[in-house]
Amino acid sequence: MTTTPIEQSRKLVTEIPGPLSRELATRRRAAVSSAVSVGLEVYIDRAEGAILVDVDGNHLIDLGSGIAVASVGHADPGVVAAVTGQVARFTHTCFMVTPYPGYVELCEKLAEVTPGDHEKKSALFNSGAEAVENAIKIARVHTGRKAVVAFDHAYHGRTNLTMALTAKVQPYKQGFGPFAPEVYRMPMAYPYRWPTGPENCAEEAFAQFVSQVHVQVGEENLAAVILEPIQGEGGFIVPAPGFVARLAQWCTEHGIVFIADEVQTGFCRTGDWFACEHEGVVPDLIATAKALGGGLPIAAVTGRAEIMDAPVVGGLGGTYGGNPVSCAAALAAIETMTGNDLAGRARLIGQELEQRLSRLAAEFPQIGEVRGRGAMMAIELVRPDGSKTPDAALTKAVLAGCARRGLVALGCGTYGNVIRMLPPLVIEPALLAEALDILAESFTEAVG
Ligand code: PLZ
Repeated sequence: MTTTPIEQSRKLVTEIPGPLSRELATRRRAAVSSAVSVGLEVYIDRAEGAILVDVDGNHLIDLGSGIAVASVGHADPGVVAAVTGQVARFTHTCFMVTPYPGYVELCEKLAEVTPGDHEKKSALFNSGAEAVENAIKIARVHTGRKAVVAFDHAYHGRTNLTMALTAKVQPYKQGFGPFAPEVYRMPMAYPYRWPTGPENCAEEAFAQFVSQVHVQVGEENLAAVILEPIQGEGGFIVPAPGFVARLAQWCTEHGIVFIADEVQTGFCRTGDWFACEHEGVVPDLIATAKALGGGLPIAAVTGRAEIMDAPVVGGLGGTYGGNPVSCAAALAAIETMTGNDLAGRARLIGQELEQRLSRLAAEFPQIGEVRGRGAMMAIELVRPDGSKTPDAALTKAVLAGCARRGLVALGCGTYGNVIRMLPPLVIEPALLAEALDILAESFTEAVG
C-alpha cells in the first residue's frame, strides 16, 4: 500500500478541533472511561515526520512525539517497511513458547548502544512501567534486599509498584492505594527550587540523601535506587551537575543496584544515546521504552549480566513481551537513529530551542527557567514577582493558544507549570522555527 507523502508544513482548514473531531469527542464521552483523559481532542488520521493530519484535514505540528515516542518521526520508512514485512511473516508466537531471531537481535543491539562495555543482557516487555517494575524485581533478587529509593518529582508509571515510585498523587495515584511497600522517597537535586541556591544543590541534595537513607532505610536493606537522569513528567528537571554520578558511585560502594529510568530520555532524545552518558554514568540496570519501538509498544531492561541472570529461570516474561512486530520496529528505529545521526540532530535542535526559548525568557519574566538537554527542553512558568510561584493557569492558556493554532505541545511538572518540547528528531529546521513562532505568539496572547 502506498500513500502520498505528507508535506511538512502546517495547514489549517477548519477551526481546531474541527467538526469531525467534535463528533468523535461526543462518541468518546459516551464510550470511553472519563478516567482516560485527552489533552487536545483532535482525532488523527495520518502522520508523517513531524506532522499530524487530523480527520478534518488539518495539518498540525507535533512538538510532543506522542510523549517522546516518535523520535524517528512518524511513519519512518525503515520502521514502516520492517513492521509490514514482519506482520506478513508472523505476528506472534510468544518468545517463551517458540522464540524468533528478532528478540535476540534486539537484545544484542541494546547491549551495544547502552552505556558501559561490561557484559550485558536484556529482557523485553511491553511498556515503560512494566520495564521499571521488572528492574526492581531483578534488583531485589540480586541483592536479597527489599527497599527501593525513588525521588521527589519522579514518574515511573501507573502499575501498583510504579505508582508507589511515582511522586505525584493527582491524577496518577488518587484513590488507587494501598501502594506497594518498601518504597522511600528522597529529595531531588532540583537546582531552580533548591532553597540555598543552585550552586549548593548537588552537594546538599546528595548529603541529605546519604543521611536520610542511613536513618530511615539502612544501606544494608536497600536493593535499588531508581532515578530519571532528566525527570520527565515531573517537569524536565535536570539534576544539578554531579548529583547523578555521586549517587551511582555511592550505590556501587554499598552493593546497591543503580537503575536509570531512561524511558523518556533514552534513544538520542538528549543528544546522546542515553542521558546518563552526559554525566559519565554507567547504570547497573537501565529501563527503556517509548522511542525504542519507533511507535510500537516495546520496553526493555538492560544491564549487568550477573544482575539480569539473578531471577530463577522462568522468573521474567509475559505473553507479549518482545513481540516480533515490535522487535522488528525497534531494530529499524535503532538503525534510523544510527544511520541518520539522530543524536547529532537532537543536539542541533537543542541549540535552536535553547536560543529561542532564552530569547522568550528575556522578554517575559513569567518564564522562570529554560532548561533541558538536546531535544528535551522546557520552560517553567511562574508569577512575574520573583517569588517563583508556579503559574499553572498561564501554562494552560499558552498550551490552549498553541492548540488553536495547530501546534501540539505538552505540559508537565509537579505543579503543572512547565511546557515541554519533545519534537520528532527528524523535524525540519523551518518547521521547528514555525512551531517556536507559534509558541511565542501564544505566550504573548496569554500574558495579555
Ligand atoms: N518512566 C520516565 O516518562 C511514561 C506517562 C504518560 P509507560 N511517561 C508518560 C501518562 O500520563 O501515563 C514513563 C516515563 C518514565 C516510566 C514511564 C511509564 O511508561 O510506557 O507509560 O508505562
